[in-house]
Amino acid sequence: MTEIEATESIPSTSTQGDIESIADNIKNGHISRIVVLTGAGISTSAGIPDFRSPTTGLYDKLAPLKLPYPEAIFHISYFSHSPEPFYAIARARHPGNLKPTISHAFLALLAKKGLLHYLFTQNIDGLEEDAGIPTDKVLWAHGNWKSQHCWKCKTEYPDDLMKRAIHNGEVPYCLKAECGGAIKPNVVFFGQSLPKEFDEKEKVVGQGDLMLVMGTSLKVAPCSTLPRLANKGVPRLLINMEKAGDFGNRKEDVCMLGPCDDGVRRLADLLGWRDELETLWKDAVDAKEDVLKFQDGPSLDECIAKMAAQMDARLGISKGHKNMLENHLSDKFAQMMSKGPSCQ
Ligand code: CNA
Repeated sequence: MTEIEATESIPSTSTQGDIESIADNIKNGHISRIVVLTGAGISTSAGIPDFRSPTTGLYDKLAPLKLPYPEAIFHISYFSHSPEPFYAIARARHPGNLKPTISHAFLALLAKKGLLHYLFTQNIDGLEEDAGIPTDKVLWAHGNWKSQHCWKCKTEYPDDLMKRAIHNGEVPYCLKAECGGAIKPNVVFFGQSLPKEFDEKEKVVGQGDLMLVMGTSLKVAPCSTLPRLANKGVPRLLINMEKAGDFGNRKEDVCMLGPCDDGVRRLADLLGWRDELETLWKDAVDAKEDVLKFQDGPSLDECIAKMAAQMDARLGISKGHKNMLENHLSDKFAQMMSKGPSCQ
C-alpha cells in the first residue's frame, strides 16, 4: 500500500450529475450490480478520525508525537523499530469501541435488497460486519484487527494476549524468546502488499452498473485506482466531503459533496427506503454490545498526549545523560591537564 501524491487533477467544474436518475434506475432495475469503494470518511461519525481531514484527522492530531512524518506510525519500517506510538493509540482506535454508522447500514440495506455486487473497503475498523454486510461481499483491502502475528518471524499471536496489550497500551512481543519482534495486527501498513485476492477481485469493478465511492480521499494506492476501472458509460457516484481522484472527468459522474450520512439518507429518501434504513441502523447499533467493555478508556487525544509526554521524558533523560557524560569528560580532562602528563 502506498500513498500517492495529489498528481491527479481535480476538475474545476463541479459535476453535479443527476442523483435522481441514479435513484430511478435503481428503482426500475436498470441498476442492479452496485460496486462500492469506501474509506475512513464513512466511519468518522462513529468517532474514528480519518487520516487526512484538517484538524480532526489523525495526521494532524499526531503532531505532538513529532514523528518523522505522520504516516510513519503505520509504516512497516518505522513500526519494526518503534512500535510504541502505534500501541499508544491502538486502544482509542480499537473497533471494540465503536458502532456502525448509517452509511454502513445503507450498504447492508443494498446487500439485503440484492443490489450490492461487491464492496472494497479500505477501512480496518470492521464496522461493515457489525452493520450486517455479508462477509462474502466484502474485501477488507487493508486487512483488519481480527488476527495478529509477529512482524518479524510471522508467528501467530493469541487473541487474549493481544486484547490485553491493546487494553494496557503496551507493545506485545513475539512469544519466541529468540525472536523478540513486535506483534502487528493483520492490517496492511504502508510499505506492505495488499491481500492476494485484491488482484482477482478488482475485476468485479467492470461487472458493476454503478460505482459508488464513499468517504475516501483516493490518495492511497492501489484502491485509489478502482473507480477508473468502472466501464465507460457506467455512472460513478461520489459521496464525500470533497472531490477526490478523477471524479468529474466523466459526464456520467455524480458528486454529492457533504457528509456520507446525509448523502445516504438523501438517496434512501429518493428510493423510498428511509424508514427501513433507519430501523436497520438502529438494530445494528443496539446489537453492538462490545461497546460497553471499552467505554471507560482514554480518548485518542489523551493517548497521544500521554505518549508525547513519555517521548519527551525519554528525550530529556537521554539529553541529561549526554550532558552528564560531557561534563564528566571535561572535568576529567581538566584534572588530567592540571596534573600534567601521565601514563595512566
Ligand atoms: P483519508 O485519506 O483520511 O480520506 C478521508 C476522506 O473522507 C476525505 O476525503 C474526507 O474529506 C472524507 N470525509 C471525512 N469525513 C467524512 C464524512 N463524514 N462524510 C463524507 N466524507 C468524509 O482516508 P482514506 O480512507 O481515503 O485513506 C485510506 C486509508 C485510511 C486506509 O489505509 C485506511 O486503513 C485508513 N483509515 C481507516 C480508518 C478506519 O478504519 N475507520 C480510519 C482512519 C484511516
